[in-house]
Amino acid sequence: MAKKVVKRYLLPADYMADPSVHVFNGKIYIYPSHDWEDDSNVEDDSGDQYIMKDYHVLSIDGDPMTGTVTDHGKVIGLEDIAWHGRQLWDCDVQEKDGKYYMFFPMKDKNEVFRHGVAIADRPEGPFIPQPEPVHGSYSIDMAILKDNGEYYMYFGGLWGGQLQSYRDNIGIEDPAKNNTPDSPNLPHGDQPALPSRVVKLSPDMLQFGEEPKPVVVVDENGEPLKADDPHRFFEASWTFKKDGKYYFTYSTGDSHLLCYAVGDNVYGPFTYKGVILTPVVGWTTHHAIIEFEGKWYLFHHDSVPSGGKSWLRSLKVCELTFDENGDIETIEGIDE
Ligand code: FUB
Repeated sequence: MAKKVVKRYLLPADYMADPSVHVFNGKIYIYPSHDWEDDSNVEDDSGDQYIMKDYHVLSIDGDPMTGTVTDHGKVIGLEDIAWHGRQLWDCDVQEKDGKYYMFFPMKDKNEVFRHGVAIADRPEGPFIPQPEPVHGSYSIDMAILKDNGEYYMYFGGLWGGQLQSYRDNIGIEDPAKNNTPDSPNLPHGDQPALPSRVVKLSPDMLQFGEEPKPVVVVDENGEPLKADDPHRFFEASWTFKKDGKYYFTYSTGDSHLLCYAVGDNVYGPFTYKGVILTPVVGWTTHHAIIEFEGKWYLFHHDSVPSGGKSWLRSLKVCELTFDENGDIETIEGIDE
């Protein structure tokens, strides 16, 4: 049974989505993508409606439910990135040795998503991009977990996120093609669902430090979730640690849920546990989960303020609670 909780819209003045959130120097920083509306908004299965030309950084003074939210402004734009095509989708930032590394997906000039890295001296930027994309990078929606001094990137997204065009980290067709539910490269029925990926980053944070590995979500019998399971992975990976367990969380895309699975190490496998958030207004649902001053928070987005336009999303936050077994208490996505 999903429970209704108090939620707060964080930035009524602008449309932003896909929050990645971290606590740096005792303060909450949000790294969202930036929704746009103009004549080129075309809603389709490959995500052409998500235009996105730049990134802003937000921060919150103190309690996320009440603290003042600051928009630090534009910290990087398409025009700053030498290899740019279009669409700066969900990014994430991590700190190492006093530098802040932003990892972002962007389509190159051939319409293929690759990963860029940009570096700043402060969490609020500005971020200076590297001249080339990460070697061997593909697909979208990165989230970086720091664990025991190493940094791991979780990434991947189906359809417009192009994950179905890769097997064992090799492109099996032009990733710019077949970004729809009809793709011949998608599994069907009781075939295993396509997994997200995880990769350890190189010590200089600028490349993959190994071959990306599949993030397998299994059921209570240890069987991988099936392609037709409404709880299977689609996009929006986010992993956090609590009480020694690794919580791999994600969006199910076309079934519009945020779900989670729990494992014993960064690579999984992760055992499916349940729903974090039931469907919101808008097609996409995407989130980050952090602990701050002893409480846990879910940051996410919906399309209520734009009247349901799926490409104009607004950032929200609410408290997240766990039961005595460490299971997440499901939150209702619709507030009214
Ligand atoms: O914002 C563009 C895309 O929509 C993201 O990469 C997905 O996670 C979905 O929110």
